[in-house]
Amino acid sequence: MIQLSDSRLRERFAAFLPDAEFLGSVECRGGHINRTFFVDAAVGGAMRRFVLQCVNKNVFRNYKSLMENVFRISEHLGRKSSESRNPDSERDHIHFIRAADGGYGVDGEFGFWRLYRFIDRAEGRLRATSPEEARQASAAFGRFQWQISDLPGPRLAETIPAFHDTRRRFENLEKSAAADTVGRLSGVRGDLDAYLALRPEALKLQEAFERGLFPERIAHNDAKYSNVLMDTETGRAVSVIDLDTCMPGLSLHDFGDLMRSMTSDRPEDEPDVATICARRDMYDAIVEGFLSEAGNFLTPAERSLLPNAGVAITLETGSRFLADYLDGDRYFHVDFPEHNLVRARSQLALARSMLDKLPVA
Ligand code: GN1
Ligand code: MG
Repeated sequence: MIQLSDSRLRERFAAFLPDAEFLGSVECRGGHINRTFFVDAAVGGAMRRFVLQCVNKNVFRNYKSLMENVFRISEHLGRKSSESRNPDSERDHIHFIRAADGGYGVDGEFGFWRLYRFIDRAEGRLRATSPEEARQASAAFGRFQWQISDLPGPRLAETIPAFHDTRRRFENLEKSAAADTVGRLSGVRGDLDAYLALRPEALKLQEAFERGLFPERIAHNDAKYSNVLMDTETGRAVSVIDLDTCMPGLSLHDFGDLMRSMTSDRPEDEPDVATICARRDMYDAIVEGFLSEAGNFLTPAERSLLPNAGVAITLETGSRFLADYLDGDRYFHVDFPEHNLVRARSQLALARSMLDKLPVA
């Protein structure tokens, strides 16, 4: 990964707040796609923390539309927050800051730079440890969907076309295997066969949508647990973050990612697959939280497919990890050579456990 010096970050930051004094920065590791830095600065004498982020232009080729989407959503959430007089309006959504020239950010050689306010006294956690935490996080995503369901203006841009086109993801996996560009196929034939055998389970959600059983909505599309900030003192969900994949999609894709990230207590890259288990109490809490906020608009068909959504998204995500492994790790950041394979295997184990332990239709 390219080193980004403090002086470069200082320069980027100054493009947004030229009068603020840059005091220092620290990189936040965790995302698989973008680079993220916390920046401390003095603004008019007050200490403030910001998030300076470099959007990966290889992944988000359509980053201009992405920024348009993100600003529209953030401003809409801001209006909702003030209408409802939420006392926590400073923290209940991401406040983006325009560049000094009025634009959404700064186009740089490594990516597109943008800035938003750091949300205080809250943290993104990697794993949910109790049903109450799961219920909180799931309710936050249900509320988020409800709040953006009346976003005015044209349909949001599809910033990554066919992002949750599960059928296409499986076809891409087959293409990566057929091409075998880095010679890794022989080591993963068993994994590949296991994924392809589960394709019918993965496609059930998409097929129901294609039969017209429920409508397209605006979805977050990356609704994993770590993308909702939890209050460090009360443990309550504060704000949904990472709006980059917000675009037209299925409500259940978000529900599926909540299941993927919270039903097991093991990380996404757990190497010991025998420890991976979909917990029923966590699933029940995820359902309860989501329906407490989204229950008023979900159709009966969507409700009946809730558990299938977890299976679909877990297999879809796993198939992407496996395809990227076969492609030579060109998409997801990896920390070691087999990282994508480890992720693919853990997702497979999780999907199997969901099929075994949860009330999948
Ligand atoms: C990527 O970068 P991050 O962690 O927010 C990916 C998601 C995957 C996720 C798996 C744009 O998200 O689709 O579910 O990794 N985002 C993109 O952890 O591909
Ligand atoms: Mg993301």
